[in-house]
Amino acid sequence: MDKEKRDKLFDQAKDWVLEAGKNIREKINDPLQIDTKSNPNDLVTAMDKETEEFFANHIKQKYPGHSILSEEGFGDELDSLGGIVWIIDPIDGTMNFVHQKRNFAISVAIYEEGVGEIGLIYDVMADNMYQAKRGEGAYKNDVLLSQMDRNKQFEEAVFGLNHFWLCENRLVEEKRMQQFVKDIRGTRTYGSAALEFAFVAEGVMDGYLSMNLAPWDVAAGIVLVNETGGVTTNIDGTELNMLDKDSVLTCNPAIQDRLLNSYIKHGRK
Ligand code: 2AM
Ligand code: CA
Ligand code: CA
Ligand code: CA
Repeated sequence: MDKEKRDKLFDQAKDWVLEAGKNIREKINDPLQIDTKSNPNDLVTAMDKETEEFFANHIKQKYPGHSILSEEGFGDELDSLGGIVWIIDPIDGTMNFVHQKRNFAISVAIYEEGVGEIGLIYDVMADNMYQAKRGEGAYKNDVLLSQMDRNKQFEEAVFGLNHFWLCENRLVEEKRMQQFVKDIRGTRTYGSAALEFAFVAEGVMDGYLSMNLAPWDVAAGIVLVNETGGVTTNIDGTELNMLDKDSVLTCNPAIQDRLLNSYIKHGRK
């Protein structure tokens, strides 16, 4: 994608994200209409759907040739990332939206032929826009984010982890995760994969590890993390499947090898 096209798309996508965020803020104290999806803790609200529909309607009207990959059903059924694809999570961190009324984000990415060109992660209540264009660095609002420290010490790393690592899992049964959290400096759980990616890009965490994330959880975050020198793979250390759920490790490259080889892969059955 040439720069002029990317700049125009970025400006439009950002305007829509800001407008959608403002709408959510204005209605944050309205009564919630909550449904569940795959299990009683898998929540979706009318606001998730309203926000996704807002994006889908605008995109289909202004860019009829573009495709949409999104969580709540207003997008397209895609079997490839060919052409220009908007990858959208209207509210990432729905449980936070419901229980905390904060710590959730709108995540919008634009990919062309499978390459991430634009990433926007908007922390709606904090009014922080994490934004990146491929090749032009990542920003938090108007501040350019630093490149990751290539000499980061493993023992000083702070990692985003979630409840998966307290549940039945080979890496837990073999005490690998327990050893990992003892060997690093600390862990954090924010409950929004998109925000955790943004925090890795910002350098306030050195990595984030999760099972079972969908493309819309990670697409914008990958663009941001790429722009600050980070790396994103699945937990096998191979390329993420951007059309289906996958495990995800995004981190400072100084940390990646040791985490994959000493804790995750070693002894794999
Ligand atoms: P969501 O809020 O958009 O559903 C929480 O650890 C993170 O995992 C959030 O980014 C959340 O996205 C995502 N996630 C994906 N599938 C989930 C599920 N079935 N239940 C809870 N969180 C899920
Ligand atoms: Ca969800
Ligand atoms: Ca999500
Ligand atoms: Ca969501």
